[in-house]
Formats: sequence, C-alpha cells, structure tokens
Amino acid sequence: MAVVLDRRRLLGMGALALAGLAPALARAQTKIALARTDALIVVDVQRCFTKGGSLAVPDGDAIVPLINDIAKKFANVVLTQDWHTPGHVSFASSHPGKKPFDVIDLPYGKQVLWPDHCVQGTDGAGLHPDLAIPHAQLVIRKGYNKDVDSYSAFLEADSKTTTGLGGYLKARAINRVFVCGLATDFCVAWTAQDARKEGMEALVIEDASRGIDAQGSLAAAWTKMMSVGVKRIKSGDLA
Ligand code: VGL
Ligand code: ZN
Repeated sequence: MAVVLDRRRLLGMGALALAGLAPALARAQTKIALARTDALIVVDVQRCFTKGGSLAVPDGDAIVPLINDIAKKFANVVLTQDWHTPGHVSFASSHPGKKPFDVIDLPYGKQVLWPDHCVQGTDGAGLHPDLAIPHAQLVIRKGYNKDVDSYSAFLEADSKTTTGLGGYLKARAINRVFVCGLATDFCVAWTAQDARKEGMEALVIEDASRGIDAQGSLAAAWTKMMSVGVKRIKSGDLA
C-alpha cells in the first residue's frame, strides 16, 4: 500500500497543528479587562438621530439595548447630547439656498449642513427613551454655541473652545475611554480623536455605533481614527 498512516502518527500531527494555533487562539480569547480608570462615552443617542428623528442614522435604534448592556460593565459612564440653538450655524435652514448635506466654508473650516436637529429643550434633543443607564455620572452637552458646531465631546469645531470634558476625566483619573453611539463617522469619530489629543487611550466599539456614511464619510473616519491610534473593537472584546 502506498500510504499508510498509523493512528499514532495522525494524533501526533494533530497535536502539533494545534500547538501551532495556540498563540493565535490565546490572542483571540484575551478580553479587555476594565478598571476604574476607564470610562464609557455614549455619544448622542438621542431621538433626533434614531427612528423618526430629523437626522435619523440608519439602524441607529439597534444599538440601544447593546449599549445598555455594555454600560453595566463600566464604573464610569458619560452621556453626550447634541444641543443646538434654534437657527444654529450647522443647519442648512440657516443658509438661504443651501440644502442638507451641502458643505460650506465657515471661519473655522468646512461645515457639512444638516437638517435642523437636536434643538435645545425639544423632544428631538432628548435621550432615546430606551436608553437605560441610571449610573451614568455626567451628561455633557455640546454644539450650544450658535456659530460653532461641535461633533466632539471634548472640543468645538473651532478646535479651541473646550467643553470641559477633558478636565473632568483627568480630575477623576480616567485615562482610557471607550466610545460608542451615533454617529460613528461624525460625533463618535471626533470624540475618539480628541480623546487621543487629550493623551488618553481611545477605543471605539464598532457594533455599538452606527454611521451616517455621507459620501464615503464612514471609511474616511476609520482611516483618520486609525492614524491617530484609536483602536477599533467589538462589544464582545470586553471582559
Ligand atoms: C452629529 C451630525 C450633526 C452626530 C451631530 O451626533 O454624529 N452628526 N450633528
Ligand atoms: Zn449636530
């Protein structure tokens, strides 16, 4: 007979193959352990950005139960709310002849124009009714200056006006933030990048976020985030 492999030899090969796989398996199974120096930042999970809202992010509602679950793992949770004045500079309606998703030049740079959304004190600006994170410690509002947008929870679009979030986190010895929410390619991405500027580790939980993806903005945002050291993880990576 040409090839006879005895049982012993087969078993031996199997063990060898498995041994070769072991480091990869170990890596895949290493979960991220959370500490009191970590915070979860839940970005803009508001009615305006979910089903029926004026700037509804596709599938935005789907992340709410997942975020509620993830949040239970964190000792520190910060929520953000987009919180615009009526007639805000980021609204297309504030610029005659312009329509949503047009881009204009403002003193601080390019600004995408949006449908009116998250106007201070309106129902649309409220947190999603199913968001259930009673232990969240801080709600930070942003975009409340009429002439400046603020995708980031740290720094307004003029790149100099701070919301105070960096100081708050530092004062509480938090040095690593996990970011999730809406929208991946705008407020989540800018928040994660600015956390890096604050000298913190930043990880975006991809499956607990959803993007708007206007003109390739989602892929561009990931490239940008990666380039400044933001890590891309999934909720299942958390211990
Ligand atoms: C957002 C567009 C305009 C966001 C806020 O939360 O990502 N996007 N305002
Ligand atoms: Zn906004």
